[in-house]
Amino acid sequence: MVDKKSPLPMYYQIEEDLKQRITNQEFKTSDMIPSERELSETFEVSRMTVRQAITNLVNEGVLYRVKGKGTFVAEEKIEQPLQGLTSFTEDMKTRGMEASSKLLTFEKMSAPLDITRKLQLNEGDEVYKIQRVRFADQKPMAVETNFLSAAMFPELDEQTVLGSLYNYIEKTQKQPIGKAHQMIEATIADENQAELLDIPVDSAILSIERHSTLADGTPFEVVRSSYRADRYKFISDIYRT
Ligand code: 16G
Repeated sequence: MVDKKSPLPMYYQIEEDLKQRITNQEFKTSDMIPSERELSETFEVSRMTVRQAITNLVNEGVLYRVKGKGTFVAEEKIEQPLQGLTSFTEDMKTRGMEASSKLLTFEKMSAPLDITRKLQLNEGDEVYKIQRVRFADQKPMAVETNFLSAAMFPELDEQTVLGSLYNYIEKTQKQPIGKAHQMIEATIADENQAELLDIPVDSAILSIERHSTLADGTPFEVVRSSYRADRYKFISDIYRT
């Protein structure tokens, strides 16, 4: 219920109330929530206020709207720990989901300048540019663009990158994968990303750039990933030492 005397905005109180009911399993995944009219009657507020609360929850990925049908409870987001250096295939396996990919680009090209620098290559050296949509149980989760040093992986082919790249790398290199430096920032989906990820244009995206090296410090990939912010949250444990 909402407290009209509270300094907290009404729409915010409604958001909290609906979230609580989802947590309590009163509304479960894929359930339709009551209509704006019903909610405005229950909370004794205007429909505009209810709409504001629902829009905020849709933007947060808690609810989703289906035109002509209603508003439904979204699946819980995937919690991705930030600690381990894992692959998409491994991440999905851990959750009992099936990873698959759609290959959009597989080309060998002269490395762009920034990639040359990040992979510690010489000017004119070649890289593979590999663009894949990554799916979990057939649902699109991320679009990834990898740049890999071509000289390090002379036999890489399209078939291989439909499976796990990290698995291939660990099988073919003398060194295991060592560490990565990763940056995460918030962006919004452009038309192309929206279509590939099956989300509305301007939806929130978690953009990640990862620079990975083998155990001996040799850089082997620069990856730019766009993860659906309505399906993912990144989590980490932090210590006060
Ligand atoms: C993850 C990595 C990506 C890596 C890929 C390999 C993030 C943000 N990105 O998606 O850098 O190239 O896994 O996955 O986690 P694969 O072995 O399944 O091809």
